[in-house]
Amino acid sequence: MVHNTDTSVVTIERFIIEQEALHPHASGDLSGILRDLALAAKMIASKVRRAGLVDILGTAGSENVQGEMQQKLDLFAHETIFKAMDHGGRLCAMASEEVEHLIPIPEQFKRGKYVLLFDPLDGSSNIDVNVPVGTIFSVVRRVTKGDHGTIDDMLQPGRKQVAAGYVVYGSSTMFVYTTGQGVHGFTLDPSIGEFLLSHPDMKIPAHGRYLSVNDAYEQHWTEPVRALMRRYRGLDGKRDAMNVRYIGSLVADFHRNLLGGGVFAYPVNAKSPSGKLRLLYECNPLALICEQAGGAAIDGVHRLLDVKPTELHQRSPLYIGSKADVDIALQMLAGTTNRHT
Ligand code: P6P
Repeated sequence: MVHNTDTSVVTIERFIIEQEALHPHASGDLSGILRDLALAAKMIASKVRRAGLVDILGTAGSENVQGEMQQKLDLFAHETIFKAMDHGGRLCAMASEEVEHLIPIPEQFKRGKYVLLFDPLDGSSNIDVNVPVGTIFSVVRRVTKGDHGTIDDMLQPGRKQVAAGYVVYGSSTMFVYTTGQGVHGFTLDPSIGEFLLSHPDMKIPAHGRYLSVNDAYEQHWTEPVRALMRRYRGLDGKRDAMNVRYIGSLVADFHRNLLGGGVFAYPVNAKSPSGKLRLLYECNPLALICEQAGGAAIDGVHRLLDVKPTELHQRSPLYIGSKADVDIALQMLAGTTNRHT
């Protein structure tokens, strides 16, 4: 019988501490942020996993359970992250997809040198049909002085991120993040409530197997985008055809492509003339992860991490995944009017 020779069990807490030790001058603040985010992820996972039980639990007549379980899950996820992060003294401000304006750190808590931007539960409309959903987060260092953080601390290009990651609530719950030293994936073992290192140093295959795009918008794409999709599908004979896989949940689509290779594309269209996905807390964190894993991410014209944001919730077109495939997009789209005319 062959015994598993690799018996090392590495929790995310231990991994974060070991990574911090690589930076002798580290204050430990970023480590603390990541640990608190992992805790929030476990709490959200616990609730998301039971989302389908609202009716059953509700018939128990328990107002609290029914009330609690019927609270919109994305608002629950937002509150969970806010309460996990507001008192650690490491942040000077937060921003959430669920809140229009910058979220200050409550007066009673110490402010810190980082800013957290997050999408608490992306794709939450998929929960009702039991499709994987995700949490996405981005951490930048403040650039302003003074007590509270400001919008200027948030409107930084994605290359300034000091950490970025996502949680995918799928067949298992995974926490995937980077601090600029590669991409590492942790799988939640619900029997012990620990995220365990399952995917060290993740790398995206150079050539993709999967194309993730919603071609219901094909009539609204520009001609160069349509030509690009024909290329990805092997219809112009210049590339082998990619398998189309589109879940309609960004984190799930991105995660599959990160592991199997592929490109996720959300071009501009009539409904979303600037693209649909949010630059600061959806596109940028995934772009940093993708580049750290050897992939690429563009908005159709520019490297995404170089785009200078102007608004907190601004949207962006997104082409992200295997570098060879994203490079094709850049060749075929750059110089074209990538904005919907
Ligand atoms: P469409 C989910 O609503 C979401 O924000 C992303 O998770 C997903 O990739 C995208 O929208 C799907 O958009 O227009 O294809 O339904």
